Amino acid sequence: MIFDVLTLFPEMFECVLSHSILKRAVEKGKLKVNLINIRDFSKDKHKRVDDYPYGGGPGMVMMPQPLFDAIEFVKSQGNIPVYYLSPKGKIFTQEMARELSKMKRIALLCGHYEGIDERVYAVIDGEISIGDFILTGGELAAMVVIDAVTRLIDGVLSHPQSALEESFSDYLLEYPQYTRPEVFRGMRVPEVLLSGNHAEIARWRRQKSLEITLLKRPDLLKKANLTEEDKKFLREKGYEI
Ligand code: 4G0
Repeated sequence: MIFDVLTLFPEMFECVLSHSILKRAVEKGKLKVNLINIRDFSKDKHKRVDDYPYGGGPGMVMMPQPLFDAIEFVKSQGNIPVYYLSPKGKIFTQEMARELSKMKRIALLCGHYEGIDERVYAVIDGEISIGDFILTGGELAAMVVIDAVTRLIDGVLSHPQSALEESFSDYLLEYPQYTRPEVFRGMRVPEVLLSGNHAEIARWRRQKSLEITLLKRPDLLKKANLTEEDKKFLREKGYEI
């Protein structure tokens, strides 16, 4: 997967790409991130990329010329969709991450200041928001997208969840996990996890997932893949189906 990132701050990406799983994905050739500095496309004698908003008001707006030229530079390399990271975008979900992970190459446009000149939307293919909050720039949002998408690319994770397991656990929160020691500060690991009874462990985990989702995110249960046994369990916990 290739990401072309259009940004005023390419150095911000270095740390994220040089650690842990993203670092390995780059080394394995599963991930390539082309960092494109929007300022390099400025034709202004002072290399300016922002200007005052027509009509007045606070803040600055990113000028259309450097953005058009940077986007045209990316698009000259192929039929590459450009997604703009913005609070106005469609909320990014695991489902979107899965769709994007099937694509060969996409470009991410990171905005700053009070956003971009409206006319740049003419060359943008989609708008993504990572949630209902404002960041100082789109870079952190772009990194979130790159991270979530990259871990879904074949061969990136050393212990991937199977597609079947994934669909089964979709829209359910994770069950609790434990590692050594068996007793830590007087707190024991649940006995069932030490039993070696795999069917019993699977059932306990499923019920914990259901219980935690019901408690913390009951809205998710509407979309979850529930068996009759799951529904029975949830009804006993007071959930109306
Ligand atoms: C566009 C994305 C981009 C407009 C980017 C700010 C949050 C997200 C930016 C603005 C971002 C998100 C109008 C302040 C850059 N903040 N939720 N900041 N305005 O995905």
